[in-house]
Amino acid sequence: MTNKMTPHESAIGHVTGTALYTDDLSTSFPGLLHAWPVLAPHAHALLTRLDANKALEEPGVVTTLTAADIPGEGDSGANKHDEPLFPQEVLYHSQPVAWVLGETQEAARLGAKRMEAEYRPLVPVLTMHDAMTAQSYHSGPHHIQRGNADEEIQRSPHRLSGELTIGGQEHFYLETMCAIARADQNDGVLVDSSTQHPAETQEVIARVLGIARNQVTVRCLRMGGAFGGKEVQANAWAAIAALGASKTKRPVRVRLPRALDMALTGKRHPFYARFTAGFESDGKLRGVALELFADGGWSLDLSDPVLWRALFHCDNAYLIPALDACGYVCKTHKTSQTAFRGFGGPQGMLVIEEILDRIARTLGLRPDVVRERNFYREGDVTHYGQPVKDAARIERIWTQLKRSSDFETRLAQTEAFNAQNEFTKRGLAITPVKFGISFTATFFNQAGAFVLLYRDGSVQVNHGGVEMGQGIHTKILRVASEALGVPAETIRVMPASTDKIPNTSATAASAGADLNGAAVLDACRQIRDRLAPVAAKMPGATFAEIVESAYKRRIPLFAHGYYRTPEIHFDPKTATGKPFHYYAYAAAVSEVEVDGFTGDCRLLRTDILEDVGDSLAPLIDRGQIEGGFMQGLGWLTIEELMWDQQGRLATAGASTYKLPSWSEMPPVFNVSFLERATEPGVIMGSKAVGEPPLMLAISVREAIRAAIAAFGARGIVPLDSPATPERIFFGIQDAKAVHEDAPHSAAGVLRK
Ligand code: LUZ
Ligand code: MOS
Repeated sequence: MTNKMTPHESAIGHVTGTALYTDDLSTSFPGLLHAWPVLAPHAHALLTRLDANKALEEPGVVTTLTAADIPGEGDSGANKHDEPLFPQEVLYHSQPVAWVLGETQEAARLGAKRMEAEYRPLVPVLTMHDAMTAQSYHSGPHHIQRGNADEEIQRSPHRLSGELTIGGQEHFYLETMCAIARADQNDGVLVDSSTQHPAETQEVIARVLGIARNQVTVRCLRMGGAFGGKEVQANAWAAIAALGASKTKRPVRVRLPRALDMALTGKRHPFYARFTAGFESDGKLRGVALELFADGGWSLDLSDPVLWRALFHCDNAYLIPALDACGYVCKTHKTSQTAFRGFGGPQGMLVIEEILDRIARTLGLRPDVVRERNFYREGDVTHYGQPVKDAARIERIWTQLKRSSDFETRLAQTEAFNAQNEFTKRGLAITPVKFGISFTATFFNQAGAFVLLYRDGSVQVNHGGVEMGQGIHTKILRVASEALGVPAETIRVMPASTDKIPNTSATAASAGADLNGAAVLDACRQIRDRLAPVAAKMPGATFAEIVESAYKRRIPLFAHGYYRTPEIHFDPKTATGKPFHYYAYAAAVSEVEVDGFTGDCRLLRTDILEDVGDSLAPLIDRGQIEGGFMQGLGWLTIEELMWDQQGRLATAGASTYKLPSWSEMPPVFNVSFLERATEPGVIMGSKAVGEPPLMLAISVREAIRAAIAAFGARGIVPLDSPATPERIFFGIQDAKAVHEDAPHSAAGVLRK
């Protein structure tokens, strides 16, 4: 049986450098060719001429890849086919228009420089506001509605309106995009790809090569992080590698160096939100009207489901009795924004937290009290018609965390500190998370497994999930080990490969362990049931002896397993249904100190209480919670994407794009799991943990707002995201400026 505190199955491999990643395979292929893209120097232009002759003269260049080389369809768009691999119209700065294959990466790079390309520049749309003015949309309005929000707002005793700009985020997975392809027998290809969705990578390669999917095998050894960035965006690079291998019959490697990865691949969607809310004098919401604009970039990608997840999560943990929310996906000439941990949920939740904080500060009430008053209670239903099962957990977590973090005492201490310090202020905030678990596209919620027993009693487990550091294999090991009753050391979890499990879903939406774990359990149970009668006749026998005996009795020693999430459905026409199998719940308390001269901010302490059900692997879950929180903190406080006037990403490296590190970790960081929290109907009573903790970082942003407010009269604190030192600094200036005429300036202390 696996010890519940087992570390990550590759922990030793990670720290000793022996864990293999896709690019590590390159040394195993003699004759490997390297690919380098020809980059368009415009954000929007027509390609008027392309001539490869000079490039081919470069020593070491073997060939080029252009539209003429495509045997099938020259497009890598996963859903809508709107991503030409060799575009005639350039749609974002540095978009590859052709590729060069060389004996070395340097030869390919020099060859690409000598490729002659001419362009006719066109006017680019570079900001969401320009897109809105030009009505440049990929899609929308998408609408979700409950009751008559306008009427409720009109009838409310209090109203407020506002707007919020939310920045994007670079995934900055440590392993950049990589694929290695080689021709296999039968005109097919075998591709190792750093992809979250091997089946879709396979689909795109088959489409580009004009062959059936059974001719394409895509495998992912493991990834050095993905965070959603490789949910669809690994496909194009794998397709280029496959095209090169198919053309040259030599192995081809595509590997983006960091600066290219950042310039070419999509990010978290920046959002712009406009809102109006009507509310009671006690802070309870009556109606909210909301418009969300997401910057989708040059192609549609996953922007529609991302926007939908934002619309699903614009309630966070709160009952909004009447809601009118609509959303648009803006089309701009920038990288194509894509899945990123939380998948639109964080942006939707940020907006309602913004609204609630403004309501509290408008009424002179404590934000935590206003939040609490608006919580979903048992029996409540969301704006899309899903009952909030276990809504009582929100309050249970909240109350328990307030107690364990000593919230009331520390709030008083913060007030005292602020009264004594003119130039430095502290802020303390608590925020909840409710996050829906399941792919909102219902059909993705299925998984397969294939479990093999060998005669020596060793076990091989294949399943549809990919390992990206998140620990899915560690969790699968636990499931298989408990289901078969054998030690984890006798089980090998195989890398995801499309020739083992077909038609898999992306490992995404926090659902990897839920879905694949249940499929593995199904397969293991079948094998267990077959072995049971044999074992009954062999008291005292080892597992290997039982297996050998079963083999001799001609009992099949392998089984496939399958799982589909029950009872979920959603009708996009009416925007109602039960899209989620369940909700993950959590809350966080964060305390910050802000310097009034510089806007500099330090996180002093964070306490988290997370509902992970019965954890499948507590060490893994703790890592996900701490890492998710820190990644959210980066998004909300220090990471800032900048594009220059030409539409070129100005922050294409760690020197200009500031990432969270050890120095941003709170010196006091308490993470606990909710106890007695078994989740029925999920694998071994566990709950998803990949994405929900990211949104706990909203507590840091709200703590910053509290600190800014303390510089002034505690009125509304408009603060766009990310809350960088500059924005905090100017926020403080604003807060000080309204000091004179604000209504609650007398004592400055917010009421309960
Ligand atoms: N991917 C997806 C996701 O295709 N659909 C989703 O609902 C989702 N949610 C979170 C993360 N990735
Ligand atoms: Mo995702 S944002 O790959 O779950």
